Amino acid sequence: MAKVVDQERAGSTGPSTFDVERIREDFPILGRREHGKPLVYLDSSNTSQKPRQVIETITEYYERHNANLYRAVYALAEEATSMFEAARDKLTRFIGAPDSGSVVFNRGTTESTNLVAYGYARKFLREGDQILVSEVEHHSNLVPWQFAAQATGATIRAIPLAEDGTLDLTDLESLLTERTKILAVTGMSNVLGTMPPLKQLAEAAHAVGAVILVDGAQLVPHSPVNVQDLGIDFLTISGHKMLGPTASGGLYGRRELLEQMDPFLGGGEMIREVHLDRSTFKEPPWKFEAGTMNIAQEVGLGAAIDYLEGLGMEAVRRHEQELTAYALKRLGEAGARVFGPTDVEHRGGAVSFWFKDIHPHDLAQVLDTEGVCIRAGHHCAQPLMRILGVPATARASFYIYNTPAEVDALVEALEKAEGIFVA
Ligand code: C6P
Repeated sequence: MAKVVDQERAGSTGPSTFDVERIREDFPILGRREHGKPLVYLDSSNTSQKPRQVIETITEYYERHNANLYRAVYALAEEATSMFEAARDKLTRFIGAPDSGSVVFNRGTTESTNLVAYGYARKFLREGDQILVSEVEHHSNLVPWQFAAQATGATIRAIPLAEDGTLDLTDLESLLTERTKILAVTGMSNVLGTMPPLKQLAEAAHAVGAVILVDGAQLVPHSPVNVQDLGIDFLTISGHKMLGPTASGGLYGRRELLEQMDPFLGGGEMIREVHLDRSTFKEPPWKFEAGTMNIAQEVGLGAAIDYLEGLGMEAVRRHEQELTAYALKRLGEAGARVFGPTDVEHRGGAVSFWFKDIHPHDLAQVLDTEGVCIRAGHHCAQPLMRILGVPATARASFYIYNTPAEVDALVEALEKAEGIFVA
C-alpha cells in the first residue's frame, strides 16, 4: 500500500543522479525570495527543507489513508498501520539495522536519548558507575545523562576536545574503565562538524563492558550509516534533519538491550495485559510506543528515505564534502576564524565561524537582509562554547540542495556586514 502512495500519487521518489539544479526543483521553498533576494538556506543542521515528494506523501496520507494504528479491524486502519510499518522497514534498511523490531519510532533524537537514559541508565546504573560523554556534545546528549546520574549516583566524565577540533583520544584508556557503563557520543558535531571514529569507540566501550549510544542527529542525514558495521548499541535519529517532517525519527537499539529496558512512557498500545495495579508490556519496538503515534510524520520520513536512497548516501556525503571544502576555503580567505577540523574526510558540513569580531547575532541579522539564513548562538552546546572561549558562533550548514554559488552569496553577505560593522 505504501508503494502505491509513494509512486503513483506522490510522483516519483526523486532524482536518481546527483544533479543539484534538478534536486532544487523538488524543494518548493527554495523558490521563495527573502527581502527581495533569492533564499539561500544554510541552516539544514537545524532543520532541513522538505521535497515535494515528502509533502505530497503527507497530504496523500491525510486525504486517503488516515486512521489510528493497530486498534481497528477495518481496512482503512489496516492501511494506515501497514504504511507506518513500511516506513519502519525503510528506516531499518537505511541504517543497516538487523530487524525492524530494533527500530523505535518517536519524535527524534532528544526523545530517543531520554528514552535510553530513563529505560536503560536508570535501571542498570549504580552509585560509582560512570557515563562517558565528550566535550562537543549537544545538550540533548548531556542533560538526560545528568538526570540519570542524579537518580542513580553515577558520575559523568568527558572525552576532551583536541586543538584541531577532533576528540582527543590519547587518554581514552583512563577515561573508559570498568566503571564506565555508557559511552554517549556524537556521530557528527552540530557545531564543529567533528566525526569521531565510531567503530574504534564502540570496540573500546565494549572492551570494558560498556554500551555505546551514538547521537545520530547530524550523522544519519549526511552520511551512510550501518549500525551493524559500526558495532554500536544505540543510534538516535531526527527525521526532520533528513528531509522528513518535524517530530519524525526514532531510536535504533540492539534488540537484547531493548528487551531488558524499562518502558519510557506508559499508556495505550504499549501493553500486553493491564490490571488495576500492574501491567505487562509488548515486545520492542511497541513497548516504547505509547499512545497515538506520529503516523503521518513517520510515513513522510519513509518518503524522505526513498528520496535520499534515490540519490545514494555516498553521493550525498561526497557533495557535502566538496561544498564544505569550498566553504572552508572561501571563509578562510575572507578572514573568518573557522572552528573545527579542516580535513573534510573527518568532518561534516556544519561550519562554525567568528567573523571580524562582529557578534554572530548581528551577523545573522545582516545576512538575513541579504536572503542568507545562517544560525547564530550556542547551538545547544554551551560546554563547548566555554572551551572555545566564545559566547556564540555563526554557523552555515549544507545539504543536498546547496551550491557553491550559495557559498559565494554567504561570503558576499559577510563582506556587506563588514562594511556596516567594521569602520
Ligand atoms: N541541533 C542545531 O544544531 P532534535 O531537536 O531532538 O531533533 O535534535 C537535537 C539534537 C541532538 N544532537 C545534535 C548533534 C543536534 O545537532 C541536535 C539538534 C539543532 O541547530 C538544534 S539545537
